[in-house]
Amino acid sequence: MSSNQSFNHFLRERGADWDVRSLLYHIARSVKYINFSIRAGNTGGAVTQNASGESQIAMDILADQIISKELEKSEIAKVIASEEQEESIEFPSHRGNYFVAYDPLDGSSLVDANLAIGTIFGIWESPDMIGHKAGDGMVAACYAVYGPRITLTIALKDKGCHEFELNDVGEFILTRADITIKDDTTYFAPGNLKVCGENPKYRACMERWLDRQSKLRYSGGMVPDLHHILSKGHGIFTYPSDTKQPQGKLRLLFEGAPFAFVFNEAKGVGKTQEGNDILDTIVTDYHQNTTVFVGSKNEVKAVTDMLA
Ligand code: P6P
Repeated sequence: MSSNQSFNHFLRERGADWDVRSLLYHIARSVKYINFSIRAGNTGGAVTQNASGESQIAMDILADQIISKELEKSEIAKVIASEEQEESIEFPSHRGNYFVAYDPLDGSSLVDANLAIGTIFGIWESPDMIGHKAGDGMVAACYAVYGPRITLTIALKDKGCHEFELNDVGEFILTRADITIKDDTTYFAPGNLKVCGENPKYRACMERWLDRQSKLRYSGGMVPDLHHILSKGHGIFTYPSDTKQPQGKLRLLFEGAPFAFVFNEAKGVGKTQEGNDILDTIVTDYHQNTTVFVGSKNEVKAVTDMLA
């Protein structure tokens, strides 16, 4: 359902808290600027390494700077943490008590292949995350997809999951309200396929999907791969652990928790390989990893049961 409603008007109508709306306004602005930089910017190779030792390209750094500047301008975010930075940044003078974690440009290595990539945000109303569950105090999560369309999908606590699209005059307009996920699916997005060579249970999951003639939808970019599930209304995305990454590859605060929050609001699920809610994971380190099994609840349950 599209009503051409503006981003701010929709959030106000849904009763989103003023401070959260303001943070989301600055997040939307940063997405616009990142989009411009992708289309105009340097898609060159590795420049440096990030906190997780992964190679960074110029756009990762630029996207990170754009977001941190916008969050500073909000004067609401008390603490921000970026996947691209080892340390979090504190703004003691800011009036809000919010913590914002973000992955500035997830899958940026796909840009030179001209594949879609994205930006992921989580918003918590508690600046101190360490020792708490990843879902404690979480009030919103959102992600942008930079593809043929520039979309910003937002989930608000107990207020649903909604997609907005950047129009040609630079406004985010509502394209889909109250997105929901069906309990079963015929799509699968299997990450970390090499695990089939070391874990016969994961290979059995592939055979399950092949025997059921499910459709493979996997690009290597978590954001578009998960947006495919929300857009089609069903699917499963899996990223299990392996011997080198016993906790999984994806980050809890920058990727797993925001998407678990989004999918929970869309009546889907976000689980760890053990079948626990990702949002119940205790945060011990801003950069800790998690396994990720997200999407249609019956399929996620069936697959995590097979891996148990
Ligand atoms: P693999 C991109 O680097 C990323 O962090 C996610 O966006 C994506 O789901 C995953 O890694 C892909 O990992 O092992 O398939 O390259």
